[in-house]
Amino acid sequence: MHDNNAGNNIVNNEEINFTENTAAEYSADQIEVLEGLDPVRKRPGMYISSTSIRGLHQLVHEIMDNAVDEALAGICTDIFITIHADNSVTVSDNGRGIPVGMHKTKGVSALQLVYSTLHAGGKFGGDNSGYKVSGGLHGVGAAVVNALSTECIVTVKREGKIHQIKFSRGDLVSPLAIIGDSDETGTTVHFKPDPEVFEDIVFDFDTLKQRVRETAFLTKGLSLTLKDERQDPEMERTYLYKGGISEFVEHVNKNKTPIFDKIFYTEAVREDIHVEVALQYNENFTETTYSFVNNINTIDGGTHMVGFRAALTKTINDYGRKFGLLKENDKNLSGDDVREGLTAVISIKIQEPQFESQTKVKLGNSIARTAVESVMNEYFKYFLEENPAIGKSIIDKALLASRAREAAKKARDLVLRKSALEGNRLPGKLADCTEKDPAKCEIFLVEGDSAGGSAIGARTSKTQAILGLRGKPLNVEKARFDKILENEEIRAMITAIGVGIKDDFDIAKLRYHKIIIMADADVDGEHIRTLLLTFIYRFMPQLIDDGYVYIAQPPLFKIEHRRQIKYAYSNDEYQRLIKEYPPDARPTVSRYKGLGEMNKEQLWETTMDPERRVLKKVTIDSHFEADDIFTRLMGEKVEPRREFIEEYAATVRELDF
Ligand code: 0RA
Repeated sequence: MHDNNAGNNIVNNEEINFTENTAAEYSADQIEVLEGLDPVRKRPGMYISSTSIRGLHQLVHEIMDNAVDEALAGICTDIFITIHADNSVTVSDNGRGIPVGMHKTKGVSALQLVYSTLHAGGKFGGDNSGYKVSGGLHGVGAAVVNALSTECIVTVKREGKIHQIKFSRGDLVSPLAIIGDSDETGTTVHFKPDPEVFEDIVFDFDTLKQRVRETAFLTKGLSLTLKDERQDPEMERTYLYKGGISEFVEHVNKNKTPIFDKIFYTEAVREDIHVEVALQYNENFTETTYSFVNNINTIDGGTHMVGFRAALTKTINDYGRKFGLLKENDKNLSGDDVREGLTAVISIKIQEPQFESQTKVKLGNSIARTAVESVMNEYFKYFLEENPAIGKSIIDKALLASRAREAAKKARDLVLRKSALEGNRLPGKLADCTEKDPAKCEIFLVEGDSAGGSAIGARTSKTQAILGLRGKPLNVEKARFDKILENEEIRAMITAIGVGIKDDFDIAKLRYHKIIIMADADVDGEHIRTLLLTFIYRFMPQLIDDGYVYIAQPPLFKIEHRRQIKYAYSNDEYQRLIKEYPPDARPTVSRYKGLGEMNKEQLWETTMDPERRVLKKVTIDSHFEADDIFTRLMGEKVEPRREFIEEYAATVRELDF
């Protein structure tokens, strides 16, 4: 496919000394003690994202990230992660081993300090003496994991010996001791999440797998193996990408059609920031750019993205002018023009990342903008000049995008003028609610006019709005922007939801804090849900990130016995409920094929009543996985869709995007 390692390749040979080991003088004394672990157990939510399954997985990430930091220091080459049958986890690396020496004044080992205090030491301190790079919980990850585990055993091979220490819920149960000899080095951490803390203690292999693979892409040459001993036969996957983020781009474009084979890749250090960029264009219209800071996915971008975008636009325009591909009376290509069909990965490593908010990740350091911009300006220019055919194909694509954008703008102006003329900006088929506070309002996007009608009859009109949608919604994955805007149902959704789309998106204008997709519980309904989710994901992804999008769950069965009605929302629930009746009972069972089969009372009590309904919240664990799923499932190519369906045929009803 691409050859980013041969001949006139694009990798510059600037010396990379960022990850050089500066921990040589590291000693146990450089770790400062701040406080014990009680606060973590009292308020786990302050230290991990949540105590749900997301927080559970974060424990693995924290321990894994520590081992990856050791790899970034240039020492560790292999990391093994094992999920055991009892849902405990072992993470082991072949790095130098966590220091076991005694701290001069505290009288305990560095290892014990790292695991039992919310310290500000070593790599976490600002004195540059330990690691240069760390993301996550500013280095307190190990202690947090320890505090939230019923059992935590750390084994270190170092200085010819095997050392081991054991904790339970953060308390020392077995002090650091030498348990054997070894001429190897490395750290092994075994922990079992505390069921008193976590709502769910069963790890999901696929979720962990995604993160492990992402980490492998971001750390070229590091081998990460994930093993699941709960499965039979044992499941094991090893991820090792010599090409790093180039292979990441290749992977993202795997089910798209690249417009040229080569992948641009550059790696350089500027302002003490390690910058890596890889990119390639494909025939689609959407942009897929992932940015990372110290291996953390900055889903809201930030300064590094700003620098990247500025340089991309400038370099392409300069190139187009210099080689006459943009004519004198052509306007400059806009940022949107040059990003259509772009797949890019930007990964930087910076000493003290500043994030703008706690929950969402957006980089704030302004120096990162300068660093990425300067690296891109220099090396992407070389790339275009050395590959004129590629340069021309990029300019041609951007020119097409520019023309389509002009056409779309005209179409949109027309739409706006039309709705201005109509006086009422809200679509006619929206049965709006009367409440004005968006936080109290919800909108149901309902499949089919007749179901829309029942929903209008069933709703609480103060807080619940209904938008009935006619026919199958448009597949935005396969349509051009101007065509999408011409679609009446799409326009109705845009105006009703209120936030605008893409660049005009403004979350402050959101009119409902719950956007609920309500479709039949059958395959057709599944298709409609997917089409609507594709639209929301591509045009208003922040609605999903911020947790405003839900899926209504109509029941599959009604079970009636002596005027007592029960509803079952899945086949399993049906089996369970039916067994609860005495053997001689003969309950009447009806299977609902669609929303239309319920009368308005039934629709209300099973699916719409906030007190009784069960909504599924739509969440995205990994944008990179979500993009892949939408591309495969909804995109132009047939083969990836077939593979997807085969892969998920058994589980597709359980899919969470
Ligand atoms: C600080 C200093 C040194 C190693 C480590 C931390 C270290 C931490 C972790 C966490 C997981 N695996 C790890 N491996 C190593 C090196 C001290 C020295 O030998 O000079």
